[in-house]
Amino acid sequence: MDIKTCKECMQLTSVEEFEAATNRLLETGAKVGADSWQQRVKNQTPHCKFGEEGICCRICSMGPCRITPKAPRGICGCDVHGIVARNYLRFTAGGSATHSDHGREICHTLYQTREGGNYQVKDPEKLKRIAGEWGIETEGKDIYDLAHEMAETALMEYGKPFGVQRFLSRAPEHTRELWKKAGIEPRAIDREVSQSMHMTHMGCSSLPEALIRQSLRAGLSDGWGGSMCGTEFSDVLFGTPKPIDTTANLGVMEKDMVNIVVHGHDPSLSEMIVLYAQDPEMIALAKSKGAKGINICGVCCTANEVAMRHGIPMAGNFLQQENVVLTGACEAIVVDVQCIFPALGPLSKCFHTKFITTSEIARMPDSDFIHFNVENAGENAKAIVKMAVENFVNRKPELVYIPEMKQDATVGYSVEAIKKCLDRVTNTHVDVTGTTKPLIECIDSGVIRGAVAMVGCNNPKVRPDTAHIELMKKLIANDIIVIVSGCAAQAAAKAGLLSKKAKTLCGEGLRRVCELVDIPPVLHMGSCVDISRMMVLAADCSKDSGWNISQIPLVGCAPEWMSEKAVSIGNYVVATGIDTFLGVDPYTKGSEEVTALLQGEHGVKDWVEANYTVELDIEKLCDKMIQRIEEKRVALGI
Ligand code: MSK
Repeated sequence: MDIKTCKECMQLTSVEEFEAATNRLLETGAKVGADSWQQRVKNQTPHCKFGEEGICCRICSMGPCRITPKAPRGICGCDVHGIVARNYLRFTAGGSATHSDHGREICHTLYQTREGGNYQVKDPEKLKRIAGEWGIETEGKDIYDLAHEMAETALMEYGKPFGVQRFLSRAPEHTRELWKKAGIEPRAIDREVSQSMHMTHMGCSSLPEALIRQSLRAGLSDGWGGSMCGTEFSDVLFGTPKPIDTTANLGVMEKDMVNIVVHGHDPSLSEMIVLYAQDPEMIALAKSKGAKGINICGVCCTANEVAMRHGIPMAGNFLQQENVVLTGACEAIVVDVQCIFPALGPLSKCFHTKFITTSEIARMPDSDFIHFNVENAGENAKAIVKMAVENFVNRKPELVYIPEMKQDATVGYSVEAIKKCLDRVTNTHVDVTGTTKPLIECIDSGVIRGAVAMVGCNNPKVRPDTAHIELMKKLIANDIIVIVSGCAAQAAAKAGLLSKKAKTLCGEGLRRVCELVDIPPVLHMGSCVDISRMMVLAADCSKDSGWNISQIPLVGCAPEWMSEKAVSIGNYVVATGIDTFLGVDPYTKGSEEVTALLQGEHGVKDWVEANYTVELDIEKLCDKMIQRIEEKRVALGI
């Protein structure tokens, strides 16, 4: 196999340039006595070896118990394998609960929609389509009556006493049979989280196989349950994404404007902030304070949400959240839930920035709390925008430095949008529109070798963004199309890889496809809940090709992951039949048995036809992914 390296023909922004900008911002931070994650990493290193290996148990108060050669069992007698597997399941349950609760909030928002209200149905066709899938009558129904009925039905998915998740019907038959046979079909979403906590309570499961099976099931209840509800009903509420141009990196902040940064995950908040920032009354107020206008930009997954529906610029990803404050030009950072550094509180106090928390789920010291809910959404969004605008006069010009780094990006490739793009290139062999068949044709013929779904966060254990960017460059140079979401997507955007111009970095086959279909080689599919879109795409590719999901030359990758949600995601991606490659260890190396179950040939692979590879060397991680894709091609005889 001849693995190519990327020929740099377009001007990408390099990680070195990101770092130089960060260093300059940290100088400002030092002047005002600000703390930074870079410093806190130093304070926390080296990390606890027991924690890193997953061999510390503090599930009851007899311990904490730590496993060593001299003390091979905890006080209750649990061995290292049981302890590691229990910790792994608890990690998964945390992630599944978090994503799914986000989905639940979206369902509640859907329940509150009304004609002319704060929230309305923007994609009625999608709502009807899902209703059809769920066997709910749509004929002659008022769209808001249907929205309320669907919201209630979706909310029941969280706690229904019997049956499995409704969205499982989207999976190919073969996948569903595997889930059934393995005993991992997810039932009610809350039940899987709850059962995971029960199984890991003192005196319950210590059998690794049972704990890993439940990890897959809890993951599936997220990916094919809670996250899928979050994605699908966000589309119904705020519109299904379609390709839209935007810009990315810290240079999207504007020196002469009021900068409001939205950060977190739930579009119910950010959509309202975007709306009220366009209010002529607010713009006039900004001008009266000496600003040229109001500039909204995003961080983390909220950035993905507002970019793909409104073209709002993306200031940065997870490890850049402190940087937006360090520019000295951030009037307010407005957050909802997940991935928000508590550090933003004390940091904002070193500048004029208002740190505004809005959810009872994410309360933090040193913040202004404005409780945001569906009933008061408009009123409170206006209050938040006003607070930011009025804060413009408090800016200290001597502290303002906005790095001049900005790249063009095209974002918003939902499954629906991808199919629409593919319709443009339907050829004589493929005469059906609205399918993935043209993509399958390209893979089948070898014009594209395969696909990588790259997702996840940043993690200081990996030089930030390097793994994402280097992997993407090498993959596209080898004619492998990349689909991205979450903070991986923003790494791509910041570097310039979501620009259509990035086709010049591709191998010949992928470049031709990008030209024909008019797409970038790295396709933005949304935020971290939107990895459910990738599952739907994989399921559709399987149905359209006749290949099982595990046979498709497709792998998943999270090279810089850090959160519990990422572990839940990994479990549902693997359980869906997609081999998954991690660049950070999931605290399991303390148990050979658990490692073998997750990464070996006879654990999860026997149940769901896919497994994990953990490889901390990024070069090797890339080569292993390419090798796996090529092996799948050989197995298919293509
Ligand atoms: S925000 S979970 S750091 S992708 Fe979804 Fe980014 Fe990871 Fe949070």
